[in-house]
Amino acid sequence: MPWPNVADDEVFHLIDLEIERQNSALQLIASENFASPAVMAATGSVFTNKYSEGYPGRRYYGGNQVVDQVEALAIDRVKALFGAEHANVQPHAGANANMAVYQAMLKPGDTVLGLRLDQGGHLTHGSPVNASGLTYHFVGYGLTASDERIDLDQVRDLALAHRPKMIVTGATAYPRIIDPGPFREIADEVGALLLFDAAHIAGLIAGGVHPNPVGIADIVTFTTHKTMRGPRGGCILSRSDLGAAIDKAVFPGQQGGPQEHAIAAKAVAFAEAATPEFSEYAAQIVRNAGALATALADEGFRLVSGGTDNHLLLVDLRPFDAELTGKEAQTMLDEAGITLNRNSIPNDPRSPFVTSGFRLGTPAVTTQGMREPEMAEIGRLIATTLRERSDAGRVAAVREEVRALCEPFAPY
Ligand code: DSN
Repeated sequence: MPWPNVADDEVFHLIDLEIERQNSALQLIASENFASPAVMAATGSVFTNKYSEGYPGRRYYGGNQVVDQVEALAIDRVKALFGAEHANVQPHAGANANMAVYQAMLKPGDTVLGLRLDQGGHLTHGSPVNASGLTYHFVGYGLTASDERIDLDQVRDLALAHRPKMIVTGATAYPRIIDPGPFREIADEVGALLLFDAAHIAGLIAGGVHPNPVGIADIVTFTTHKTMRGPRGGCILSRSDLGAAIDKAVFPGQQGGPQEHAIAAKAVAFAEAATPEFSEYAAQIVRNAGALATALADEGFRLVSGGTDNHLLLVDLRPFDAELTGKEAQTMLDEAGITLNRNSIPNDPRSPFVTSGFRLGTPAVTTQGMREPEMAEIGRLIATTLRERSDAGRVAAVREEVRALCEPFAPY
């Protein structure tokens, strides 16, 4: 073999360290999960070696007979899973998927409505520092002051005032069900296209515990690695009449060669998500998030919107400890083996780098088999760490409790 005969101890040592970290600490980042051995095997397969610009049956390079089959399989499986007319499985990420949809459907400068980033939206929903906000005229909507739910009256008022070409719904830090129906009505009233970004909740939709926007929204984008529990990547579902424009915008518009190893792994994940076991998994994610919400509320934390009905919780730290920032909480919890991310809360007086809150979620801990009793324990461990954060010995003791809690549930 021509490969250097070098065992890369440095990299494989780091992989071993990361396996140990994932096995022995609590992974509560709402957008993360543990992929199955089959998904991992497909991701690490020989499809990584192949260039395949184009689409099944229409490639620019030779040798794509098998690649065509795997990509067609991924397309067929995801269309069946969500009941979609058209699917593009090539986006490398959710951000690429959204940008491709904009390129396909909009012209630079066109007006679009999207949920503001500081209210739970995403960078690609028009943030001024993102290509979406730099290229298109995004108008942001927000949450109600009273119950911190998406303010549909505001969406309608803004739609009537600005007559957008597209309305984007979906979020990265919003703990409630997003009903596509009212968005469809508003979009129809002003003649706008409706894009539903289901990046976070695709697995909950596939599992039947959240409403399916396919067939209501014109286009649905999602990532395959969050609640979907597949490889890192993105996907676009749409009406069939929009398919050609979307395909052209993904390739050659936004991307070059597709990552067929990731596409093979997406096909695996779509098959896994079609099983009854996955539906039960999705339901347990939501039950676990509810149990964690109860535990944290009992410890004195305020939950944005008062709770959750999906996989994530957004915590306002101020009633628990007015001095404690999201940044410090994230650091202290990491020391205790509890991994989550600081997050702005709606109308946060602190900067996005510091924040007054954090976001956490249950997709990963649910995959590893934890249930409501473990959620109660996690709530207690979070509160203990933050309450006693000035006592290094106490934080170290929590780290050992976390290790013991995780040990019977090690994913790898
Ligand atoms: N980074 C993703 C998340 O954590 O929600 C969004 O792109």
